Amino acid sequence: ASRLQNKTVVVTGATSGIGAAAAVLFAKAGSNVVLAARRAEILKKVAEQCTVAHKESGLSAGGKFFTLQLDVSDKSQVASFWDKIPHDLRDVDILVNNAGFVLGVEHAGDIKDEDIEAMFDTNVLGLISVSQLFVRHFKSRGSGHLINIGSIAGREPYAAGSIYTATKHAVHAFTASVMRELVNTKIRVTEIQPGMVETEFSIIRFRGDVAAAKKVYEGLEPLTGHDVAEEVVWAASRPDHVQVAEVLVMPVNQASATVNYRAP
Ligand code: NDP
Ligand code: 8X3
Repeated sequence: ASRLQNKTVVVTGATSGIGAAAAVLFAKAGSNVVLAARRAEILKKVAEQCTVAHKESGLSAGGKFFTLQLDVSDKSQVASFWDKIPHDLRDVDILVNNAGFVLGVEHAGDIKDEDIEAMFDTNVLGLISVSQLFVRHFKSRGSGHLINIGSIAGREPYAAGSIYTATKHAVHAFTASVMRELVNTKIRVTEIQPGMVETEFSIIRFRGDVAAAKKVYEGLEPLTGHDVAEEVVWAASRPDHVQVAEVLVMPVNQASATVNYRAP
């Protein structure tokens, strides 16, 4: 992890779950972090947690944390990204494209157009616009690391998730294509594919119904945001010549998107 000292990392979706945990772990490892998401007040709280984690680490490296209110699905906001980052944090080494969500469990035929558009706008178009910005930056400096949060749902479709799984399949295709395009460079590309992680993810899927969200993880111990963040930081802290292409990470009692064991 000493390889992460004085690196500058951008994390999208840093207000909750995997993104917030990743920001804190990078802080602990001596990196500087730009935390981006839509909820500005919560971003500040996570940035405070980063400051605490950095202090506790005792490291003198890193320790610069900057919050940036950003809706990745808003092209004009993405376009003005650089202008908003302080100059001393512009030489970004690592991008963690984590912002994303699922809405609903409706089957095809009954899915609202606005839900379809919202998922594609953030999970696919947003991730692609932010990637474009940073791939250009990484190419101009000759190195960098693009880490995209895909999903087990990007490998395996399932009923009641046609749109979400389609977005994550798109993330996989985009990420794997970019890796091929960058094969003659020192730029690394990684896709993290988590299984069941208990975050705000299912609360958003069930539109605020916390009891329905809880039920998703009943009888098994799901991953936490921290568990997945450890995989992100692990991939980012390999030696420069090592490209962790894909990491599929699940709870011990999950074997595929739809195969799991729940204690009776
Ligand atoms: P959370 O709901 O806890 O976190 C999602 C984060 O994304 C929030 O910080 C949210 O912040 C941010 N976000 C959502 N839309 C936007 C947007 N348009 N612009 C900027 N930020 C946005 O869920 P997770 O931590 O679980 O999810 C993180 C990623 O992991 C997602 O891509 C998800 O698809 C993926 N994933 C999750 C799994 C799970 O089981 N939980 C499994 C596999 C993958 P804000 O609302 O403040 O903008
Ligand atoms: C989330 C994974 O399969 O629980 O990306 O929807 S799943």
